[in-house]
Amino acid sequence: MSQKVAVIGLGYVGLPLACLCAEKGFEVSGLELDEKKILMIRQGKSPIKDSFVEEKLPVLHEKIFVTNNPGEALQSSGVIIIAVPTPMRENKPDLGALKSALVSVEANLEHCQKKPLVIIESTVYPGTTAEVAKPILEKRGLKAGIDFELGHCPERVDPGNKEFGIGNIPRVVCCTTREGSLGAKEFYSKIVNAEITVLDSIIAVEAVKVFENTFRDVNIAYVNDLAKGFDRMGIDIKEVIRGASTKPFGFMPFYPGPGVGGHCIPKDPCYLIASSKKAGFTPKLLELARKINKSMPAYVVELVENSLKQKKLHLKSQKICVLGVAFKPEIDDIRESPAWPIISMLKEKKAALNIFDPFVPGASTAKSIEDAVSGCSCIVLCTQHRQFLEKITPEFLKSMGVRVVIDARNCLDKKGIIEKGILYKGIGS
Ligand code: SAJ
Repeated sequence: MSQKVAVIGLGYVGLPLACLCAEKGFEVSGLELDEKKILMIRQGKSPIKDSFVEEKLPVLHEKIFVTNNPGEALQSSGVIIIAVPTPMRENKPDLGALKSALVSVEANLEHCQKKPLVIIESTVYPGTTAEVAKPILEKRGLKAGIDFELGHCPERVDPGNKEFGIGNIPRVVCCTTREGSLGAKEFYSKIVNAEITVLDSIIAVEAVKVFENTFRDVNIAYVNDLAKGFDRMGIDIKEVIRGASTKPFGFMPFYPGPGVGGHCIPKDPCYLIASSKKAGFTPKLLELARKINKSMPAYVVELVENSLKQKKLHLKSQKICVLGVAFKPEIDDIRESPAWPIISMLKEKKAALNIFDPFVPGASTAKSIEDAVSGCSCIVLCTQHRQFLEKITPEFLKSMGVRVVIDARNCLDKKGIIEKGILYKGIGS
């Protein structure tokens, strides 16, 4: 196994991986197009919020050769990891970045170590390695399994997760040949302190990532849909989930919210839906789950409007405070955050808004919770940042003259808020 690893794409996935390989003693090169990122990494500064990278890069950056030149990055590599973005565009997988990375690899294969290991870590739809990657890499006649090994090992990076980081998350992998799969297992076992499982086919490995994230989307849709019904039935879903969670087997809690954000969960089911439909089967449950989760922002806005009406207040004459725009707590990632459609719908209804997220000052119109809540008759909590749980008490809300609380994360002190005579609405709670 060659000691040189080339990582293509130094973002949320590639940069932690490059740091991990350098830390484990591999010679590492990184191919990155973004000049600003290249400069920061060369200076040992992390361009992403990732505690592992922020800790390791200042120490390891001299061991990571970063360039925008494919030939330089790939020269003499024994392992090539492709970790470029694979977003959805108009409900279709956009493989543009992946294809250009593969073209760069193909053009430099003969300058790599003998029989290099080419692994795609980017999230793809099942069949991508065979239908897209292999033809590009074999364009000039080199053969997968003979002149190079080709496989897939889905990334499982979870920014903000303090317990599981890139160095201890189990991985699944498969390559074109058994020898390739074992070579990949050997490589990942050198850098990851966790189980590396070789599956029987590349397409099964490609399906794992979208399968495990679609599992989340469907279960979140399950509780979101039930929350709407329980609200009508006068059942507090928060209590029901608390009760069901006492079952030590056969149940896993998910929680209703304002919708599903992030760069994985809203996207990965669309990959599975697209490839399933292409094969002639429409996965109705997956499509319905997406529809339910995408309906949640409008449900929150409806709660705002109806709750204000209950207090004889009208949306367009009220100042409303939106708390939280990050898609999950304690991070600054705003991608696909459900707060955005909530904010735009409230603006369309002519509500005046204060917005505050301590992790996203750039999107905030206020500098503090006090500043954001002052003058507002209604608050809409979209992200359960710890700071909000600590500061937004019933006493605080009463002292600020808040009349309505829409707690889209069911995380505030409902009983205490109601006792202060403030109208409280959660999601099914
Ligand atoms: N959400 C709910 N209710 C829930 C769980 C999540 O509304 O019960 C919402 C969150 O608020 C967020 C969105 O769904 O807006 C996604 O949340 P997530 O916890 O799934 O977080 P992500 O998007 O960071 O998902 C990542 C995934 N990791 C990878 O794809 C490598 C996922 O597989 C992990 O399980 C997840 O982190 C995790 O557990 O933190």
